[in-house]
Amino acid sequence: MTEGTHYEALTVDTLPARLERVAALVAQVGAGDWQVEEVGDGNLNLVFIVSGPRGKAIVKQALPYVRLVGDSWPLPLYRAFYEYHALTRQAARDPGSVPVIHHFDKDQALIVMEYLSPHVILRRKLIAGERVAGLAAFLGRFCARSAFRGSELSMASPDKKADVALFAGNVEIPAITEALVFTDPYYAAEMNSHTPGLEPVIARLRGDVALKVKAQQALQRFVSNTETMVHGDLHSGSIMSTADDSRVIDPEFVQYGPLGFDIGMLCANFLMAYFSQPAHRGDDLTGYQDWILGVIIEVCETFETEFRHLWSTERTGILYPAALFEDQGQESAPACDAVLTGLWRDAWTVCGIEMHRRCLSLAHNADFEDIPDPAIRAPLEARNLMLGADLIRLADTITGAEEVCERARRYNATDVI
Ligand code: SR1
Ligand code: MG
Repeated sequence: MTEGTHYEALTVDTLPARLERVAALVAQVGAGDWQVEEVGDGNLNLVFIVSGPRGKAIVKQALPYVRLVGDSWPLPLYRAFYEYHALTRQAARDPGSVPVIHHFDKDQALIVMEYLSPHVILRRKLIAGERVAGLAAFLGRFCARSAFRGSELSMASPDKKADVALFAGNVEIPAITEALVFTDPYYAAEMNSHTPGLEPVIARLRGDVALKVKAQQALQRFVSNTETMVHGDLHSGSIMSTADDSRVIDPEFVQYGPLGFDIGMLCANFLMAYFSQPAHRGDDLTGYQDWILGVIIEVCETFETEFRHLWSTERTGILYPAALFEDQGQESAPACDAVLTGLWRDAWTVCGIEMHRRCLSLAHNADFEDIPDPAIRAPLEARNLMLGADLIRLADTITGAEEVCERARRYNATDVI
């Protein structure tokens, strides 16, 4: 038997013998005959469904390299540790929003967690044209609660600073974001790829010094601003949904960062779903695209409503204390407005950058990649790239999600290339 807690990448064949004594896993699936399936379709990890006489569980294990690229790109196993700690904080800050964690094994870099069923990856639903009831409200609340409750608007300063120190050890994973998301789209980086036909649009983006400065300013805030604990990779592949229930998964890119980071990345992925739709469906194209834009608007409205609610009910941290405002008979609403103004500036900038990186850098998204004909894909990606550039350039003055969606509608009706 290969029992032990040292690291060894699991396989469907070795998993039962290696994990049969993990009581938390046995409690979920039962002892005895296990069926094991590897279902990981992400860029980094192994994901197993373990089925036994009593039920099913997920075993997620980090690999010591980037799965998408291979062992030429090593990646530390410690990311499982940060993912585990991120999940526990998200569960506390927005109960029910993430899978239940049954077990964590630091040495084996694995997490045993709830098997979500019949949930599927949201990106797949968006490509298939399926609607998810309650999605926008869930995501808006999740982003607002995790942003507010992970910041010094709410947390006790010593706790928040200890958490910043803890997550500061997650170095190589955020480094992926720093390069792939913020920088590589804007020059011919080695691992980049793009759809043929986009060259004129790419030349405009890479020739725009002001735009590159704004992208780098966003990177500067991303690496130096520890406002809150961010999920760090909140795209539609990090959300699992049924027709009316959703959960957020996969926070291994966790770090302390800007308040607007997660919601900006999330909106970008809905916008890319929107722009890709003409290649995925004929029937109900307009209706489904309208639904996606409606989700973006509701996510942002819910976020603001929840953030303002938390501001008035849970502002217990050192920032903007009641002693300075309410206790003086003064309203703190202007302070909340100011915080939200900076937050949305960051969010729309990140949104535009994420829209660029998924078409220009490494790790494209299936919304576009599943379009087999480059002649169909390129014009849709071009619209997406153009809106992304507008968002980066205009992030300071954008009035809200309605304006963003109106701009998206205009590009959707324009032949950019
Ligand atoms: C090398 S990892 C590429 C991408 O996959 C992850 O899901 C993140 O989005 C990362 O940027
Ligand atoms: Mg992921």
